[in-house]
Amino acid sequence: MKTGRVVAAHGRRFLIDDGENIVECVTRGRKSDIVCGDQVVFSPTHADSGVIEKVEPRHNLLYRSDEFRSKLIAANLDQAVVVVAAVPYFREELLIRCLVACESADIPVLIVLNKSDLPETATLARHLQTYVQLGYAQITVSARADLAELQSHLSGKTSVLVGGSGVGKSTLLNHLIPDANAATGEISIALDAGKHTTTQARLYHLPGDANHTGDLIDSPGMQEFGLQHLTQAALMDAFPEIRSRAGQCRFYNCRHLKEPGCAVLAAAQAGDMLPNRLRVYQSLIGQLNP
Ligand SMILES: Nc1nc2c(ncn2[C@@H]2O[C@H](COP(=O)(O)OP(=O)(O)OP(=O)(O)O)[C@@H](O)[C@H]2O)c(=O)[nH]1
Ligand SMILES: [Mg+2]
Ligand SMILES: [Zn+2]
Repeated sequence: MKTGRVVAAHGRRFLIDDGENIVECVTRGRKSDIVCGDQVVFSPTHADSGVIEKVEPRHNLLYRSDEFRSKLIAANLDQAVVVVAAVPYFREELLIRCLVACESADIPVLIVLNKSDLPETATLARHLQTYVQLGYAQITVSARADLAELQSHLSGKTSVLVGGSGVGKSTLLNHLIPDANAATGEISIALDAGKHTTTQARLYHLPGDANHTGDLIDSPGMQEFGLQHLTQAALMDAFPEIRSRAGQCRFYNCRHLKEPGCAVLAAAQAGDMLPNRLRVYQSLIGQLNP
């Protein structure tokens, strides 16, 4: 038996890094809920193939869900790097939903505003200050410039790049890890291969000496971030500006929808909570099963 880490998952076939080689493994039976970042035990069948026997318990798991199923993104993360950009467009609801998923899975977040070389970015950079005030780490970068600051945030950690399609996740990854050769936007445009360039999550090792290394997972851009798996309590806890006002509403079971004496609605009225964040919170609460 050997142990290793899942670096890619294609249906029921998995690439495992055992520290020396990349081994292609399958699972026994129909089990397929294994994801990039998982630690596994496998029995080798040949030098470069094997069968996964066991998945070690996860420290955490980032995933989305709709009414029907969960969509696993990555496991055993030290950090989620949520990438946003003003071009092609900024989708605040997607950012908010990513943050909620990370909060509820106890995964620290770094918000990366990419494409600082474009003039459209300045307005968004100012808007994102609200998120800094909420306590999120945030940096502004360009994949076309020096990435030392981003590098320092990634050093020694396992991080996953998440966000909408076209924000530059794979471009950043290729600059950080020149050997990665991940497909980026230009390639798909050239091949006219549709909108999403990255179609599968993949884990890469960051270059550097033993003290400065780390792992970085690229993931496919998402259109939607379903959060069907979250309870009312988890949702309330995943918004820092709601969490910090717990117990301040007139009714102990206030859902912050339109109750009188609601401290959260009062904060929103006073400009202390972004209207978009209140709207996303309320729509998530509204979708919960009664
Ligand atoms: N101007 C500018 N363009 C960038 C920057 N970073 C990435 N791009 C461009 O943005 C486009 C999309 O980049 P990708 O890296 O493929 O985006 P992605 O987030 O990986 O997209 P998906 O794989 O579909 O999720 C490409 O044309 C990149 O060249 C940047 O810092 N500045
Ligand atoms: Mg990509
Ligand atoms: Zn309330």
